[in-house]
Amino acid sequence: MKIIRVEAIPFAIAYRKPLRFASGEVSKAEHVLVRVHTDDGVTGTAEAPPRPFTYGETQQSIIAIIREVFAPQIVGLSPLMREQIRGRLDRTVGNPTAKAAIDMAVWDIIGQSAGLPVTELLGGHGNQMRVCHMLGFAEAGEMAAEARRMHDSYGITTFKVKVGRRPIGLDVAACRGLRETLGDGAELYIDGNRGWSAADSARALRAMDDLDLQFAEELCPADDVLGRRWLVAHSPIPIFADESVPTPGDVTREVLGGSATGVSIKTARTGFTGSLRILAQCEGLGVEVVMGSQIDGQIGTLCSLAFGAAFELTSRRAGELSNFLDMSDDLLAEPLQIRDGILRVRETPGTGIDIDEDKLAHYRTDR
Ligand code: MUC
Ligand code: MG
Repeated sequence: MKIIRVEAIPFAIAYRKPLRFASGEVSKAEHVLVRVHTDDGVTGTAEAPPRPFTYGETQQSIIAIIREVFAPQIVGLSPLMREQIRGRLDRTVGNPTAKAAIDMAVWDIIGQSAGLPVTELLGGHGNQMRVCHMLGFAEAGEMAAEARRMHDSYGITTFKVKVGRRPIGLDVAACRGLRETLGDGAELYIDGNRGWSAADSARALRAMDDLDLQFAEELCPADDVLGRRWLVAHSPIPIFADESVPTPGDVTREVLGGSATGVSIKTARTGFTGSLRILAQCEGLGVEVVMGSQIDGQIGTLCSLAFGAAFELTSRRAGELSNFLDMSDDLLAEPLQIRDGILRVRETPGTGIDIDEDKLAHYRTDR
């Protein structure tokens, strides 16, 4: 079996309400659907979510790099040659979500050809994950109301709270309001998207000391090298790295340099092949992980779930698997359902992505 063609299709689906955070805002899912076709007639599918303020990728840059650089290098290879494919894509620095989408579409082909869910091929630990919901910037009462709605409608009990780049008092009030509304049983953590200095971070963590936060993610920029080390040394809770660890080399630098004590694994940026490496690295270093979200739609969420459910370490914590709830629609023929705070892996071969072609025709923006 050989790869014969790679398609990169732009589509746009509005969010019901924008998600705001320290490094930006998302009001429309302007993603790229990636389809890898083989001469056997099997097609693998994944999506790339451009995050210009995180990685510098745009919808147009993802399409261009796939069509002009990546596709010509992998056409003719067997989808089983994952290491060759990875090596050829990694000649180019950056472009993480474009590379990851190709990698995950290739794994989808392998799963479909083998007649097995990708979760089983990857690790087979389990078939479900607890779901964490991400709360964007809003006034404290609004954030608490959204969390309560997510709890009552979907049984979600874990929340990631966006903080940073706004007066610290607003973030402290939001977290306090969430703890009061949700009670002691809820799991809360914060994500600063590089919006604070190390000193701001320490001050905020002190002000939230009684809120039983599980950990704090990417509070200050990776270039604040010594500031981040100081923060890790002074923080009462683990400090997770997110956008500072897009590659295994970055994980080594952040963790061994003492700038982080946990790692967010995002299949949207490291695919399955790269995420396997990062997971093994974290296990070897004794570092905790969380399955993060690149503000994924349902396609990306299925991929993240397939990986997260496959291993004990990745399914220990709730995964960020609910951003799609904020979208007005999506491309899957059978929409994802979160029940009792849990998302289950599909038992179908591959990653279980079944595209509704009518919806794709409606939302694609290249025709
Ligand atoms: C997150 O965890 O930070 C927001 C920006 C980004 O790169 O990812 C999202 C969520
Ligand atoms: Mg983050």
